[in-house]
Amino acid sequence: ANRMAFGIDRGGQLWSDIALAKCLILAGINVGECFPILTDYIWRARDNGAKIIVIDPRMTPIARTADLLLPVRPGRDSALLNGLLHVCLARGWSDDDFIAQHTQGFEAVRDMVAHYTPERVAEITGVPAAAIVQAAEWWGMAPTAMLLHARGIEHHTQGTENCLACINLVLATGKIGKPGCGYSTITGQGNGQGGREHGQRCNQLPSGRDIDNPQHRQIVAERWGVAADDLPGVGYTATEMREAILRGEIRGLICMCFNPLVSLPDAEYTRAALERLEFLCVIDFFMSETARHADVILPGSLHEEDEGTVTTAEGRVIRIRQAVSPPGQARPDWEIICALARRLAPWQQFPYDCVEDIFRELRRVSRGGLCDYYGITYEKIERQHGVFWPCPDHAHPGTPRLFDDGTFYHADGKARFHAVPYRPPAEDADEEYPVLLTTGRVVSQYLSGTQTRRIGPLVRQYPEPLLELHPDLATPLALRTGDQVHVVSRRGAIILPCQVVRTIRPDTVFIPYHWPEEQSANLLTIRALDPISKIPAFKVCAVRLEKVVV
Ligand SMILES: Nc1nc2c(c(=O)[nH]1)N[C@H]1C(S)=C(S)[C@@H](COP(=O)(O)OP(=O)(O)OC[C@H]3O[C@@H](n4cnc5c(=O)[nH]c(N)nc54)[C@H](O)[C@@H]3O)O[C@H]1N2
Ligand SMILES: Nc1nc2c(c(=O)[nH]1)N[C@H]1C(S)=C(S)[C@@H](COP(=O)(O)OP(=O)(O)OC[C@H]3O[C@@H](n4cnc5c(=O)[nH]c(N)nc54)[C@H](O)[C@@H]3O)O[C@H]1N2
Ligand SMILES: [Mo]
Repeated sequence: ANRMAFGIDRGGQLWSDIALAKCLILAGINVGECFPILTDYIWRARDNGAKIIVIDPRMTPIARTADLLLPVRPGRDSALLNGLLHVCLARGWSDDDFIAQHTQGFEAVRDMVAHYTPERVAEITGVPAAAIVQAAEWWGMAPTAMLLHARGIEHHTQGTENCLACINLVLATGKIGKPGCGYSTITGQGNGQGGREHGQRCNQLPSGRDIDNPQHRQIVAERWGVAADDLPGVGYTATEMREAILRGEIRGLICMCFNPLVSLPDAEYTRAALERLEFLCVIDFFMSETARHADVILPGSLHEEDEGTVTTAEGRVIRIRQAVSPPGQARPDWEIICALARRLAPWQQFPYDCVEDIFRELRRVSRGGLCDYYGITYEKIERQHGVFWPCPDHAHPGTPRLFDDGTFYHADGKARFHAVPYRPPAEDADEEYPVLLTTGRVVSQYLSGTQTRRIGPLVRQYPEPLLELHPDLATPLALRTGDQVHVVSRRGAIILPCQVVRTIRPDTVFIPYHWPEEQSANLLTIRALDPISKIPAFKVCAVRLEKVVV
């Protein structure tokens, strides 16, 4: 969505701008549990008089201190955001000068959102029309405003569209590229932003270049000293690899920093794929569930045992330093990758003696690309407390606030609107599976849980997954907190204790996904992908609940 709308994929904006915003929309982001540090920025905005609006099917901790919660039915965010824009346009809260000077494609969006009246949107999303109007009023009338989101609106077959709908709202009201304004997707993992700039994506070359663009291939090949024809083409995303494995097309796999058996949707399907592989190598510091399927395990390094740079959720490149050495025969990840590469490729291409050598190469190859790191050095990172990319040359201080003068990264300098009519989720509630399941996180556990399921106090805080459900859903099923529930989807079934809470929509249940095997939420989730980003629909599928009678 960022690439389509802005011509550049830096999801993050300067967090110090948050405190200057007079209105904040937090869409599908559990700030308090997943980004505790961000809470402070949001409360600073609140202390400055900002209105805080949360869009979430659950009343998360940040929502309890917000001004307004829009409790959206999972999978309906594009309709809701189109509704907010509808009200803003109807009331004349658009920034027509900004639209005319700095954007393209507004007319199609204007015509599309004309159909999203608050009443119609209320019907689709389950959010009261009056709340939609109130949110639009605060956003539209605020002199400055920011919209932040995370996986709650992204983990959908319409993930890209949901983000584009957010961007449409931000662009149409001119709330971008000036102090206290902006749009950010808050990336999740330590280097979630940096990885996606320099090659973690399977359709990409370093610096946000496209692997299927002949010019981009030529530039990178020259800088690497290889022939452009030797570079591979577009690969498979992590989720699509399973299909390719089961077709027999992929026979060997190296998994690094990845525990797909727990983290990918439809876990039985993942297991089948892992079993089908002829060779699996896992590089991890713990025996993950996936590593148990491996032929070879290479002991890699923890963040604290390695060094280098990461690019934060703000888009700021910072340094991390080694605190301790990897124990025993474990080695820093970069050494393992280089050692493997030197056996598989001409060794001249992996001549690095240290991590900074790799960073120098990254800078050189990124030069002139979208994610230009050329002007970033370890020394500058040190001096400036991090450097925001793009930073094209040595004299350049970096780019803390993107689009500062209304200039975007498409060739004509203009941002693009995209009309995104609402589409229903891949799987919706029906008679057989009448309840919507959404999945995500709890504060005491981290991702696939390999790290946090080993830490006593964290385990005691939240020892096993609980099914969150509303009293209106629990009562007819005679369910009380602590009762065991059989949760069944078209993919699988799990049994877990329930927790009856008033902080979730009555048509929706929530399960955290940090546990493996028979407690894995991903036994239930659906293998449906967003057609553009290929992100899985972790946030919505249909289930049926039955009380387990003992
Ligand atoms: N403690 C802790 N912190 C973490 C992590 C962790 O595992 N544990 N993981 C890190 C990582 S990698 C990531 S990606 C981030 C994730 O951070 P978040 O995206 O904030 O976390 P999630 O729990 O995945 O989902 C966020 C919210 O989306 C809501 N939601 C569900 N369905 C919908 C929907 O259809 N629409 C809307 N609007 N909201 C919906 C959920 O109720 C939930 O409150 O957290 C990072 N921080
Ligand atoms: N149902 C459902 N499923 C989800 C989600 C959801 O909300 N709901 N969220 C999704 C999201 S946003 C994410 S990010 C994924 C995460 O999914 P994964 O990336 O698969 O899970 P992690 O637990 O982060 O890490 C995988 C492995 O990497 C290892 N590891 C961690 N750091 C390092 C390191 O520095 N070096 C090496 N060599 N190994 C390391 C860990 O021990 C672990 O075994 O899960 C996704 N899956
Ligand atoms: Mo994530």
